[in-house]
Amino acid sequence: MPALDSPRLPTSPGFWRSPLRGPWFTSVLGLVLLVGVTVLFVTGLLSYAAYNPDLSPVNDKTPDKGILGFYLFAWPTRPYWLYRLTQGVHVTLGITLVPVLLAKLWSVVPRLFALPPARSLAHALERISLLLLVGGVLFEFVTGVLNIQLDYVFPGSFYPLHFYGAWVFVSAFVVHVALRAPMAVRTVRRRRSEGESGTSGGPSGAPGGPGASGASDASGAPSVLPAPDVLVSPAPDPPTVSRRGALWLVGGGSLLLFATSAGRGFDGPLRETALLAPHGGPDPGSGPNGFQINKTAAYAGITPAVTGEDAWRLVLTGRTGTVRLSRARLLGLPLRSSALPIACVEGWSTSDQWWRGVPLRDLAALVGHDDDPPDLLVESLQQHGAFRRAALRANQVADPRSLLALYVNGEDLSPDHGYPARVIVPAAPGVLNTKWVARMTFGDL
Ligand SMILES: Nc1nc2c(c(=O)[nH]1)N[C@H]1C(S)=C(S)[C@@H](COP(=O)(O)O)O[C@H]1N2
Ligand SMILES: [Mo]
Repeated sequence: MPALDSPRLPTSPGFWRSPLRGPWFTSVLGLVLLVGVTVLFVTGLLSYAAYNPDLSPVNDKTPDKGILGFYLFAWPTRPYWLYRLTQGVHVTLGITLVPVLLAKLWSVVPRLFALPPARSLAHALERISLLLLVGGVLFEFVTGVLNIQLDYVFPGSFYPLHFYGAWVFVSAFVVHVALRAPMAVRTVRRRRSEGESGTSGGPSGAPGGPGASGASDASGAPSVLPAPDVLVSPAPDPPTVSRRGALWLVGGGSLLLFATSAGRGFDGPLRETALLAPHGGPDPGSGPNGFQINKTAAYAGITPAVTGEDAWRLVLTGRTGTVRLSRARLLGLPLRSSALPIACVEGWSTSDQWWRGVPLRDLAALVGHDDDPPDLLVESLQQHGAFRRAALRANQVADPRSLLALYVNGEDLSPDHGYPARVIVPAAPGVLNTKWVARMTFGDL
């Protein structure tokens, strides 16, 4: 008897036994992902734009993007927390959606195995787009999570992988949504107006209900089934949890991930809640410089021998030539304070820190750019590494809150935060806030 009811091959309808699978469960998860993944895609594109990749090859991690850069725009400097918000949402939402994604994929597994492979050309195309869709979404989540959790497992190449992967995925996603979303909305609406009971029953659910014996698959009421749906098991196991209960489990998993991730967008006690944020990195310690550190001075090969008062000079080049300034000379210029966060592409950010230093536009004026500061190339003392230089756009240089910072929170910058001088720009991703600045070249990137 069990041999009849338990076909061994995943291609036979009876192989999949969960009474949870069905159009309602899949549609609810699908609609959550429709909204969530759209936000992920948009915030991801914004993050790429925030690097100002079309400003200089120095900023561009995917130089072969071609027309995929069609939407790029000059990243603004206000509101000053812009990138902290967009990238915090991108990373935190991505982590939060993992249970929803896994549940959604689990709910449609029978469809991946359904036979015949293709009923028509349109059906064949749809199934190919499903491979790109599933492959693409897994690829994006895996590369994203590995990058933020394991810190550069893809040396230098995370950006092109994640960027091109997003475009492949989204092409398939658009096709999929066009084909499926109207149906999903109808399914959820219909069940709501019928008062979805939350049991495994319902029009296309398990015939016979929770108490049915496992062998009663032929005794249901086929006349109630709207259409045979490959998702609905013809021989379901007895339910151990209702569909609604299963959704609560998925939601609870998401909530847990959210609660243990969102703290990475803050510092102080809230950061302690970010149990999922990578640990074992540099300990920022306490005091004025006690906020998150990305790469330490030791990692970057920065020693007192190159940052000391006698050794270090800022080399400024512009329209009128080159000037060299010691830190003492910089401290003698009019200083300004800005309260700005550091917001990294990896989704962590700090609350506002009080930076004090020389406005970038005042430095531009020192080398002949008085009214209309141009673009700027900033280079670090650091000899190796992708982030040792960055280009800033004229609008970022012109903002009076953009500084070459010398102090933070009332104290000298610590070596790890960029002593003797670092850039800080409102709304910009952390990567543009170059530490241990050695040279600034205005115009002519
Ligand atoms: N020279 C140099 N500057 C750098 C980096 C770097 O690796 N080298 N990392 C950048 C990145 S990715 C971030 S998020 C910020 C982090 O600044 P913090 O370590 O002071 O918090 O510094 C930026 N400035
Ligand atoms: Mo960063």
